Amino acid sequence: MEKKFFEIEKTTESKARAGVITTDHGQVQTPIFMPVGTVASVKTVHQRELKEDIKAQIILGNTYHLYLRPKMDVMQEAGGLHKFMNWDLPILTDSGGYQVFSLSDTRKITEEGSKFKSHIDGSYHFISPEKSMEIQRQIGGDIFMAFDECTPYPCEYNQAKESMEMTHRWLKRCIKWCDENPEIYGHRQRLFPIVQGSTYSDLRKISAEFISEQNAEGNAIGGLSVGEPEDEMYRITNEVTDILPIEKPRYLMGVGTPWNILESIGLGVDMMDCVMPTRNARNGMLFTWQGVINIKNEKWKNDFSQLDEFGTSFVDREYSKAYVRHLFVSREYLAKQIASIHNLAFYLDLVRVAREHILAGDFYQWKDSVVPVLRHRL
Ligand code: PRF
Repeated sequence: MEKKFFEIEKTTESKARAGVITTDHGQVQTPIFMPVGTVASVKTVHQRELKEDIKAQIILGNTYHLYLRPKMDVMQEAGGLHKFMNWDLPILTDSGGYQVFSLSDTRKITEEGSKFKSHIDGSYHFISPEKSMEIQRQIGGDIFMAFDECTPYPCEYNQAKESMEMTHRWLKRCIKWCDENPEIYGHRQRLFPIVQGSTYSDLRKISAEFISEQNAEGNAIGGLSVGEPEDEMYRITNEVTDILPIEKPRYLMGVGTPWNILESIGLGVDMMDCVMPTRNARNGMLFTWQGVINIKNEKWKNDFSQLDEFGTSFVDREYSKAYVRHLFVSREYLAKQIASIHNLAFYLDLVRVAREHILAGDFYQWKDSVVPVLRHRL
């Protein structure tokens, strides 16, 4: 018998749960953090390191970026993103809606779709829900996202409502297009719809109910981590996970810090992604079990202790803080590479340990003891 897409192994006394997602490119143990590989590359990190040292189980690709470069003719000739970048584990692609919102120079969003100016060469493009689906078929991710509009924070109630309603209409168009246009590479692709509604509880409820009714194989929460206070993000996440079906995986988009990750898992989230571990690594910010380190700081100048004595990756044991600080001060490429490997390995360790505590039945106790330490600045 075919294995179910999502199998829950254990639920806690509250909302956190451990599960397994099964795709045609292998399994993902949830809760999981997904490194971001925007342009068919997780910045500064080899696929081999991602797999063997960081132990990434699934990575992200982006419609917006890959559509602009290398473009879909190359993607299709390569046989899809897995083959193009030589990554044979699961891939999830984002739909482009959020990237148009956050990256393009100018954009005009109408009922039909979104017209935008490329951040690469200034050329004009148009992505509709149907076009986003077509591009994501050509990329061939195991999971792909509905085309949505992410509202900014703060956002007026009426604007949030209209935007959410349009996202719902766009979702219907995405589903219709996918029903009429099957996969092209011989492996299954699962479409996840996205809940929107800004920070308004009544809108989030309407959206979560509408999204749940579509009976997709997994569901996502968008429109958060866009500048709202942390407690607002947790409040909305909690309200939405109360409504989204228990038996389907829940993906919280673009979150977050290590403590955001643990709190979200505590609210019933199964999947997360964020550029933070890689982007902040390139600026010298390291996340560890003992707190946050700015490795560029003068205080590490003569500290020859291991980069991270509790870290799981080879860079943590093989290099000292003083050495990595030196690389940053000297603006060496290797600095960014070491820091990125460290941070991603830490994020994957974080969710792995969280999973163990869910299975052991003491997740909330453990989370509450570790969150203050994770936030601490060393
Ligand atoms: N929508 C999509 N991608 C996203 C978001 C969203 O709302 C977010 C919100 N933080 C991150 N990535 N499609």
